[in-house]
Amino acid sequence: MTSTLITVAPTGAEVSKADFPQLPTTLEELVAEAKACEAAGAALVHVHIRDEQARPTLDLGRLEATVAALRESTSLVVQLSTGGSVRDPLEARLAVLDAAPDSCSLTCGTVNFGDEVFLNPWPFMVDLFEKARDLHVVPEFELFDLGQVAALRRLLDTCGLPFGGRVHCDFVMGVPGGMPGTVPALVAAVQALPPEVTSWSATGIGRSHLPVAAAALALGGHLRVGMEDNLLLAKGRFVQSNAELVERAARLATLLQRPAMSTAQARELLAVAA
Ligand code: KMH
Ligand code: ZN
Repeated sequence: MTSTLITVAPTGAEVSKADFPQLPTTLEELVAEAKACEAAGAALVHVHIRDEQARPTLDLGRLEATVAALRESTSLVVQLSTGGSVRDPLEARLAVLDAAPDSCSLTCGTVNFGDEVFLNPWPFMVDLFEKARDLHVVPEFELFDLGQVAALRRLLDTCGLPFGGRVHCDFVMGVPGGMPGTVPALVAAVQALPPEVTSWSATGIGRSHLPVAAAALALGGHLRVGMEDNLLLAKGRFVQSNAELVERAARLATLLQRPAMSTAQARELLAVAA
């Protein structure tokens, strides 16, 4: 493993534009952020979109326009979130794949999510897996908890390999209700991964962001950063742009002799069409 896949998750579904005006919520803001993040070292963008009032939406027309705009202005791997917000119905989350992204997130189980529940029942996981395979979309398996690593094992046993034949996971750590963003938790989760897994990244929510990033690099993993996961650059210093987080991740990766990979290398790693 020589280089690092840096994923940027610029928007998410939880942070409000009113509270955090630098959050990219319009298509123009998202594309501008994506371009800056690519220049800073990101190779994959994990996308949640917002409506005119900056509320989370899974509107198919908007998703299609977003995929087209990101493809026109960047060479980033475009991953649409199928997690949406905790209020989105499962059918709408499944329909996200009709926007034909390169990749989609696929969370491997239900998890408490602060005061809410992020619902991912087993039949939904199987439907999502199969629809992604039918539409030639490469899934990224999101793992919020150790039990979800076991559910990934069950999913691969039940459905086989995803489209492209690679198995890429992302540990999302530090969500209240999921596994903590600690080094022992990351080590345990990595050790439990099925042997079919070909690559993994990790992100720590909030204050666990940096320790998780450093541990992930040391363990041979890749990085996810972005305002979806973390709004602070340092104590008392709010993030002004997603590119700041990507730049810092790229510096950290370079320091550990694992510089950021290109978008072409990311496509090869994930078996996403060029
Ligand atoms: N917004 C969270 C409820 C994903 O993108 O697939 C779910 C989430 C995971 O962000
Ligand atoms: Zn997300």
